[in-house]
Amino acid sequence: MTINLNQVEIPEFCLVLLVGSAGAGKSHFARRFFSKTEIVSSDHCRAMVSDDENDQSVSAEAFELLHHLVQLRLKKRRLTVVDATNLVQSERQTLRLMAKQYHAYPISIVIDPGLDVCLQQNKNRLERVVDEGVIREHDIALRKSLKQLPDEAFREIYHFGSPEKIRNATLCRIPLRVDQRHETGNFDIIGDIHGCFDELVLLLERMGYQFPESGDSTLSTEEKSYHVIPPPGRRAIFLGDLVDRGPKTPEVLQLVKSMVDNGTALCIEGNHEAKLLRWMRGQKTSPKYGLAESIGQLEARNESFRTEMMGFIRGLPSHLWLDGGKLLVAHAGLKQEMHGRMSGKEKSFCLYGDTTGQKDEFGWPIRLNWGADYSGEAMVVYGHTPVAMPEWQNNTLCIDTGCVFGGKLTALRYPEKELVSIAALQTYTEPKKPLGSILDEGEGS
Ligand SMILES: [Mn+2]
Repeated sequence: MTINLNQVEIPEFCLVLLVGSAGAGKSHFARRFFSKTEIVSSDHCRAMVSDDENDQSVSAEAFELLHHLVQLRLKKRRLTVVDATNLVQSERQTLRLMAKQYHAYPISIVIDPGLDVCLQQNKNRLERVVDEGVIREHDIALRKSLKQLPDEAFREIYHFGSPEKIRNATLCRIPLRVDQRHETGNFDIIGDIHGCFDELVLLLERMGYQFPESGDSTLSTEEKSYHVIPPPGRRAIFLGDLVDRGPKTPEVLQLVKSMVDNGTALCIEGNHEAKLLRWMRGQKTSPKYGLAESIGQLEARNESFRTEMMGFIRGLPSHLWLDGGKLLVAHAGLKQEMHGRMSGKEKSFCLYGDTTGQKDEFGWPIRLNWGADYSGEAMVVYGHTPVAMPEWQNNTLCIDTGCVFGGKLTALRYPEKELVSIAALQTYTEPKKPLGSILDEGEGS
């Protein structure tokens, strides 16, 4: 999608490619909006290797250095701007693949004041004048690039197609929604609920959350939203898989949504929400693994209830990076290299974890134990794989204790690291393997 607004909105962490001819004013544009250290310039890299930024004979070395700098910066989660012509499709692709490797959004900003302006600005330059023929070639390559760019999987493409548009450009940086480092807690992090509403209410009450209006806290009507008062200075975090298998999926959705709406809880998406959303959108979905129960329960509610819950699920983030980077929550966990970043791979890891792509004798995906190699800065709290007892592994903890399978519903109090559990009132779904070795079949690899 090419956007023709003056206002550029970019994620706080991304890779920006400036695209344009020599003389277009890319470096000037970069300096208006980015710090010196954020800009990686091909001219500067030429100078670094040959003391002459005009020396075209060192282009290969200069780009080797440029690529190296880009990778080092992206690895460190630093916004990076590539100030080069970026008029060759394969060169743009190299940079885009680097963005993908480090889970950064690739953005391109085309600086296109027109051929005449480029020629004029080139003549006025003190430090470096390029041959007019080169600029004419660049202009042809730019027109071609403008046709190619929409098919190149950039997250966004901004095109400043006149000197006036370039002059009036503004730029703002938007934090990624998974970056909630300013949220410091304290938190009560709750594992996979799977429709076990009664146990959820008991768990919240055990931790001092109050349900003042209802008296009978299990009371639920179609329009009612729950009013929950948390203990002072505390909020709940739900790790996803609110739905499926259990008896009261609509009630769980309604309660969690109420708490999120009221600012008393945060919630992330689980693989069962992702699947339920596909069903709600009318996409082809197998009703296995407990989805059939959710469908039955939700069809007993009215259309507006379903629409509201669909909107809620659609808005759930894949993970949350919290408390100055000291805490990370994701449904199936997350490797350090994806913390606070967003990509297809990151989302898939959050929902399904690390799988080998192969299945075990029960036909379920074989999981890799990513926590065994974890050495990141954040404590990672997750669910997804039912365990008999949560066990710390390298500052990661799975707190899905299989309530719907007759286990427990467990919360981790943060930062206290205390566990609070409520035993399941009954076994709602027979586990096919003993807890601790059950692999939540989910959506697989
Ligand atoms: Mn799950």
